[in-house]
Amino acid sequence: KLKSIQKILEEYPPKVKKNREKHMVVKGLDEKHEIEANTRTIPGIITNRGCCFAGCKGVVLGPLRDVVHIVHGPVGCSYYTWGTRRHKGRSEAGEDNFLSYCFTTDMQESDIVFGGEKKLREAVKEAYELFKPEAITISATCPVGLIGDDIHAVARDAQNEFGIQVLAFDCEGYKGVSQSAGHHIANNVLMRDVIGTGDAETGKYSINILGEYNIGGDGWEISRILSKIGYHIVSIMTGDGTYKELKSAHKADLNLVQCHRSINYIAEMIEVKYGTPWLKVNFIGIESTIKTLRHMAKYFGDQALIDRTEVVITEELASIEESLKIYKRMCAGKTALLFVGGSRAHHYQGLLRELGIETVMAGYEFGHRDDYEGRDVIPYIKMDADSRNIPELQVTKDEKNYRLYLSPEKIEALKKEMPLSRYDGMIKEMKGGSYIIDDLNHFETEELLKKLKPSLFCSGIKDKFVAQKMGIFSKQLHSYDYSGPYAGFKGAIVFAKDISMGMNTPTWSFITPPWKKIPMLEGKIVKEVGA
Ligand code: CFM
Ligand code: HCA
Repeated sequence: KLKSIQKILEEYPPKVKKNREKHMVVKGLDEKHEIEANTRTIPGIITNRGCCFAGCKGVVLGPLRDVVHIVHGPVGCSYYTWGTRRHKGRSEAGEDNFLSYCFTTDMQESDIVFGGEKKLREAVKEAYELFKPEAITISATCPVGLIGDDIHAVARDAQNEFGIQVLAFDCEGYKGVSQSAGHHIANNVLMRDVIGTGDAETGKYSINILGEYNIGGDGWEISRILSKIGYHIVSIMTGDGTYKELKSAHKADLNLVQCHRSINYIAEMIEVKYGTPWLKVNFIGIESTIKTLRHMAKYFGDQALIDRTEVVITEELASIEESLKIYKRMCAGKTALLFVGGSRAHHYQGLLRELGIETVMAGYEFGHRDDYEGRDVIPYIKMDADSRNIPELQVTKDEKNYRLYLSPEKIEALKKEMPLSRYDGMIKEMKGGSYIIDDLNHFETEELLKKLKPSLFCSGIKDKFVAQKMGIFSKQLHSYDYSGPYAGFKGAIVFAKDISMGMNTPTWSFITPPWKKIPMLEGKIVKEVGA
């Protein structure tokens, strides 16, 4: 391993060193780039990871806006997932949008001692009577599993009583090792109980957008471009998405997968059950967006669509050309460290490269080996007790609704030209010598910032200010620091502007870190040695 990593590892006790070493890779040092991922964080280490409940309710379910999402648990769990992720949603007059509400059973000590089912039943009833939503979800938090409240019985009874779907999710925070377990649990239930139950009409060039959560309005920018070209978006999973549309997702002719980590389960299951292939896309970055649009047009293979795609690309590029030049000048030659959840540390590298910024280290909080090394490694991933804990949903071909838009021969031919039902992961696209570190912790973050001295640190709220107090500009790639959209053509400019200002502001020259002003230890020599 290169020197910087070795130095960091030396600080650890031997057992910790042995563990953390496996989560670190230097690109180009060997051919395999095998990395350990999706395993437990060592207790005591300050990780950036979240919990299973956050991945299920906060990430996958939360953005569905016509659903009342009830959190069965202490109020903090609900509060934490109430809009902080910035998955925006808007609705036409008369349509439901419950995103601004925070629904919880507000479990108290007495509920934990005597059981909380009664309170949950009342909460579901009250939510139904007040809001008459399309559907209700119930998400379990840690205490629910510990005391054994039967959320499924409550959901079943409520479903019979009110005549709407009430879906229960066993996403207790402690299940699995991170948010990732929660994605899987949410995917399973949506696939089993929702997708396939609708029968909406679909138009020409019909698609679903999977793994796009409309953070800071990204999904709106993507939808704008796709609609301008002429695509019919059947459903979006799940940013500004609806339960109503999700029911007919099986009717689209192609699934786009933006965030592979959080939604690959649904993408795979739809392909097995309904025959729809998925295309790995990336709408972050100008070149990636263009590549994605060309792949999509080629999949449908219609000359009119291919031509229209080129017209839109030309128009969009012309609208950003001038601004792009300015920001490229401000970003040229800088370096970045990226540490985000499970896909953005990969997706942003292209955009940064286009602006002239090199990514010298990247890592995921909870990505799996396939997100790093590509899906080819899936058969070789060791199953451990934690992964075995998360149920796998087995789906089979739906004889009635199974449909092939393209012949198997055509699909095979296209697979050579585009990532159809394939994801090659982050490492392949990184430059030799760069670091890839999984589940980066606060100690390692500080050490790497000191050693690599990047101009830009892209991460989340937990470590943003660690970097900024060291005089390094930090951009949150989760919440976008209340800015956005960053996707597509126009989004690339918003991002370029935000980071150009952040890196080049004279503010940094006024900052003297506290440890440079105040001595960390104070004392006096009272007696000279040998005197
Ligand atoms: Fe996918 Fe996401 Fe991400 Fe993710 Fe997340 Fe997120 Fe993220 Mo925060 S679904 S893996 S669980 S792209 S909430 S919108 S920003 S960690 S990199
Ligand atoms: C989550 C949500 C989060 C947290 C962001 C952060 C998000 O994992 O529960 O730590 O800054 O994007 O809001 O990833």
